[in-house]
Amino acid sequence: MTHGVEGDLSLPLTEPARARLAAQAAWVIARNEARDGDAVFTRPAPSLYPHQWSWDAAFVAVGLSRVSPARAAAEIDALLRGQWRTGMLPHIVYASNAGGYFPDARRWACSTVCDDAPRSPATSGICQPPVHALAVERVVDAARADGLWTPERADGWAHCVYPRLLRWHRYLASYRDPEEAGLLVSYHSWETGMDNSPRWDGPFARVLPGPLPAYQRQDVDHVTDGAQRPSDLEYDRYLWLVEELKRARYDDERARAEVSFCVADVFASALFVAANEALARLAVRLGAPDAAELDEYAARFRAGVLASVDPVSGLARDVDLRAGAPTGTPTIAGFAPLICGGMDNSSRTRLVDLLLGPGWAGNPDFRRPLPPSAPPDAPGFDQRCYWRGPTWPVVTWLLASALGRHGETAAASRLRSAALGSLADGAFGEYYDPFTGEPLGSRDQSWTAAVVLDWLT
Ligand code: 9WN
Repeated sequence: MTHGVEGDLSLPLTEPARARLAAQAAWVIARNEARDGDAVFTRPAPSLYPHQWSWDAAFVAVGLSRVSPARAAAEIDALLRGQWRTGMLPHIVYASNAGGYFPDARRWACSTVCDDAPRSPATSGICQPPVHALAVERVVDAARADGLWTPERADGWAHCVYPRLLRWHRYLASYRDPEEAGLLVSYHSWETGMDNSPRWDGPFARVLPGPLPAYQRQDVDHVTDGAQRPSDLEYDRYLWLVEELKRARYDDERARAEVSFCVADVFASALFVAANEALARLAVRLGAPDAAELDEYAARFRAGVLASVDPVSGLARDVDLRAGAPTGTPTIAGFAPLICGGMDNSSRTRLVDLLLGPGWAGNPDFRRPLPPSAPPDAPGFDQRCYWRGPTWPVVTWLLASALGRHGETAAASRLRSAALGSLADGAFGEYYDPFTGEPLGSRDQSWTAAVVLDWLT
């Protein structure tokens, strides 16, 4: 075991530096706050992402939970306004008073082609990884522990959101895993949250865009170094999938049959395990009768993730359902078993060693020992481009939290310490060049600030 307690694991920042960084993080989230009617939400980034994104909202709520449970709860409430009749939580809830992002709500045309979509607020027609129950549990626990809310108020809010989360989980467990394989199916890489990761290069090779309605990218107006964003060809494919989804009227059965990108996502599935466990705990606390059902989902998806592990590399592999085969490209998603747990001790140790070892976080040429979104020897690696190599603080947070949950506290603490070291510059980058440590993409990214807040408060 090479990942035991070695050297000084204490956080690299002095007490005043920690306090200053936490204050800056809270300030970033406050500045990114926006309103749409009665709803208050946080833009993921000041200009690049002007609406509310699904998994970003959950991370923001985690970050805010120790600062203002009321504001954290409002973040989740704002997102839930967009829930579809099927139970799906859409990946974007559009603010009616903000522009500057493409694709806009009109391009998705959800409520025009599908009765399950709400008319207001307008939303996108796909979802993102289901981390919301983890956030709700965190808000309730933090509010009670810090005495910021009375237990009655905390449980009162939990009672309101619980049925919505249950519908969300039932949607995923049925519509997104109809054959009960224990893996969530996605029809767009935006659903996986890791849009242009090399893990999707194989499935995207089969996406052949037909004639597309004209469009103008707006992301590259905000991140002017286009090399840090997906390419134009990748955007054509993203937009083509939107056309295919529209043609399928956002009907899950049709999408599964017709959309040219269709994958089973191990990382989202592993997160779903953790979220089901959190929701089951909430069910017990609230006296709701669904804990056994949620435990069954957790067990099913854990089995699905663990069955996807490649015995040679030890990494979990997504399945390209159009090719009918697992994908082989190593990316950070391969560490999904660390998120869902359930491995025997020696397999877990092997995977933690791999994560912290020279092929990944421990690469001797890296600025800091942080896991890249793809390793330098992976096909399609690019140290500055989006999900093709940079380190993402929010992914480090997910891994560190899961390692902590599963007893790997030394490894968790090493990741947290390295991440805080890289974030101490106060840029709150969306992602970072693993070799130079340079912040990339947007600055003042809300979920980066949120994980800093969580680590420091
Ligand atoms: C498309 C908001 C979102 C994140 C995603 C990240 C990026 C959007 C984009 O930004 O995706 O959904 O326009 O690039 O990939 O994970 O939720 O921060």
